[in-house]
This record gives sequence, C-alpha cells and structure tokens, in this order.
Amino acid sequence: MGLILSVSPFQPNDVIVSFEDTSAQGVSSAVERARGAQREWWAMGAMARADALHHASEALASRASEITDLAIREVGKPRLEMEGETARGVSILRYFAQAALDPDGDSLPAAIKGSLLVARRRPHGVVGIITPWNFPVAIPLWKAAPALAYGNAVICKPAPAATGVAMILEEIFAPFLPKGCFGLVTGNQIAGEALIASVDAVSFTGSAYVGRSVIKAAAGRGVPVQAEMGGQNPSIVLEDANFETAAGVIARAAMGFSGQKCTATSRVIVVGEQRRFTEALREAIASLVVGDPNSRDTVIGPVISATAMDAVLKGAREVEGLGGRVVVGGSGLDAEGYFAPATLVEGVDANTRVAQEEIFGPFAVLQEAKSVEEAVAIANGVKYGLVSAVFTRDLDRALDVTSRLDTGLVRVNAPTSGVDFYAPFGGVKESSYGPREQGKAAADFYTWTQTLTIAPSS
Ligand code: UN1
Repeated sequence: MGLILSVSPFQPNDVIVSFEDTSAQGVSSAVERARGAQREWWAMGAMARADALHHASEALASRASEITDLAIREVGKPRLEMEGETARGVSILRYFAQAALDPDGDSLPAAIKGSLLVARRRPHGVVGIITPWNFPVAIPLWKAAPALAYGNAVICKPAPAATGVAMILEEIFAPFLPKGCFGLVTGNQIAGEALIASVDAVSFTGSAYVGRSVIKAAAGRGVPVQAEMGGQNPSIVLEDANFETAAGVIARAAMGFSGQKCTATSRVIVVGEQRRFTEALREAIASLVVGDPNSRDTVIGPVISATAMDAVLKGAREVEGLGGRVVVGGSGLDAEGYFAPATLVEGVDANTRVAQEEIFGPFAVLQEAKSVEEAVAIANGVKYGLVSAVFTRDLDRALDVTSRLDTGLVRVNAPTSGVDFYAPFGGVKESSYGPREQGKAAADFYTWTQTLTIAPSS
C-alpha cells in the first residue's frame, strides 16, 4: 500500500511526514493496548489523572514554539492564530486536569430505609477520536483531555494533513500516562473505519459527508457517537449596526485562516441600505494581509490543498455564470503555495449552491434582506445550524433576532469564529450530532451513568 504524505500548503515540495493508512489489524492492536492501559489509568484514581494532565499541559507549554512552528508549516495557519491555538491547547489541558476532580455523580434520596442511592459516572473504556487538520492542536486536545480526565483511554486518528502535529501530541502525553493510553493511528479511510469498528465511543470533527458515515457506523454498533460537521454561518448586519466595526469583525471571521473553520462566516446578510456597508466590508477584506503564514502580520495564508483552491475559484465562476458579481477576489493568485483569493460575491439567489453549501475557503456571499424577518428566514434557510452572528446597537432587536436563529451558538457584535473551551460547543440540524463538546458538557459524552443502591445488610 502507498504512503500518504503530509505536505506544506505554503511550499508543497516540503514533506512534513509520510505514513501508512494503518491496516485494520494495526488499529485493533492499538485499541487492545489501549484497553490494558485504560484499566490501569482508571485504577490510578482521579488525583493521579489530574496530575498527569497537569504535567501534559506543562510539557505542551514548554514545546509551544516548536509545535506552533510545525503547525504553521504543516497546515499553513498564520502565526498569530496558531500561537493563540497552542496557548488554548495548554489552557484546555489545565482546565480538564482540574475537571478530573469535579463531582462525579449525584446522591439521591433512597427509597429503601437507611440506604444510599447514587448515580455515578464511569468511563466508556477506549474512545476513538477522529480529528481534522484545521485546528491541529485544539481539537485533538478538547476531545482527548476530557476523555482522559474522566478515565478513558484515547486513540486518535488525525486528518492526514495534520499528522506531524498529532505525532508531537502523542509524545507530549506519553511520559505521563500508562503506555498506549493516548495512542495514534495514522491514515485515512481504512484506519478510520477500523477505529470506529473497535472502540467504545467515537468523537468526530470534519466534513458533513464523512460525518454521516461515521455516525451510521458507530450507531450501527450501538456505541455513543458525537460528530461536529459543517456550517454555513450567517452574520446579519442590521441598519443600526456600527458599520466600520462590523465590517472589520466580519472580514476576519470570513477570511481569517482563509475561512477554513467550520465557524467561519460564509454569508453576510445586510438589512436595508446596503451600499455603505458593502463598501466598508470590501475595504476591510482588501486590507487583510495575504502571504507567508510564518509572518505575524499575515491573516490569510494558503488553503490546505490545490482542490481547496479550485473550490474558491469555481465558486466565483459559478456566481458570474448566474449573473451575480464578484465584489472582491475571484481570480487566482500567482504564488508557489495553494493561495486562494479572499472572495466576496453578491447578487445571487439564497438557494444557489454557493449560498447553501460550505466551500471551506476564503469565500463569502453577501445577501440582501428587506426586513429583519427576511434576514432571519435567509439565515435559517440552510441545512446547517452551527453559529450565527447579529450586528446591532439595539438590545431589543438583539434579543429578538438571537431568539429566532436556529444555531447552536449565537453571537452579538462578535465574530462567528472562535470558541470558548469552557463553554458548551455544538450545533443543530446537519451541523452536529450527539451531546455538546467542551466545558462541563464534555462529561456527558465521555461517561455513562451507573445508578448504585447500597442497602444495610440487615
Ligand atoms: C474556532 O472557531 O475557534 O473545525 C473553533 C472547526 C470547529 C472549531 C472552530 N469545529 O472549525
């Protein structure tokens, strides 16, 4: 079987790592090793688990610049964002180190006289995490850290394009956990399917298309599954919004890291007078620095692959073909890496493909609404429901509109992208499946509840 390569999207001749699509047998031996490690890990107790995760947070902090540099090289995330993400990874580990010591159940009034009734949380065993390339540090950690804190072992199957970073994460955990308790299986579909076929719970982040088959396969085996998939996130701009600020925030939410976030803004819905805002947004997008992701000034680096680059150009051509207009971008950039132009389009129907489907690149559609009602209808008129934003200075309208948006997260005067790791995260409709991730909500996915009654012996 051929080797899979993870290459730099900035300099595609630069190979970061090459590896195999781990065979079903290779995956099942990793899972077997993890089973033994999990028994030991659980038996060590919560205090020891808290200590181990705390040590892992320090190990990550001490290798922060190395892992940041590697991630910039491997996925092309601009330096400032990647530094923030690595720091977030350290915070996630610290937070879940402490969460290991949270209450692990409830005591209830017992029906049998003199007895004790408790509902206590237990780990599933071995959790399989399937992680994307776009948050190569934060996403593996926001899944692995709670899984480990509550007593599970973890096997991670990272996206091929982020395998180099995942290898460092494995090194970071290794000294502090029983051998094999955080395992890595490299690869693609073969490894992913084998993993789902043998673990006790599955947490996935990636495309909606792959997510559907992950959900089916895991649910078919009767194991818990959680999937975080696409978004087609709207930012609604009301007439009273501060246009300058809104334009700046939306430009970054749409184009930062080349829009490669499931939380990126991909639709900008403007209510009423549109021209002044459109001009502000056009300027804000045009002023974002495009270039070498190693530079602290860069906001838009390369996209992950040639296919991703073509998707942006194809979207622009499609809009022109339908009689719409390209406001910014739309045509190719002359660079060695996979650079896609930051593209804003307008003048297409809300039902067109580019308004309905995720392009996962620096591409946003400007849409006009005559009223707040119409804006809400356009915002909700897609199959996804991850995050939405409303820009206004009017509290009553903010309260009203936010209550009508069908998305797991709603933000007022704030970017759709960016999440707080200690708050519940997840969407509705086709964006997500299963319990919320992150924060205290993570315990609901990574544990099951055992109801225990202890009655007096006589
Ligand atoms: C963020 O916006 O900081 O894959 C996180 C994604 C999301 C995470 C977004 N699951 O883009």
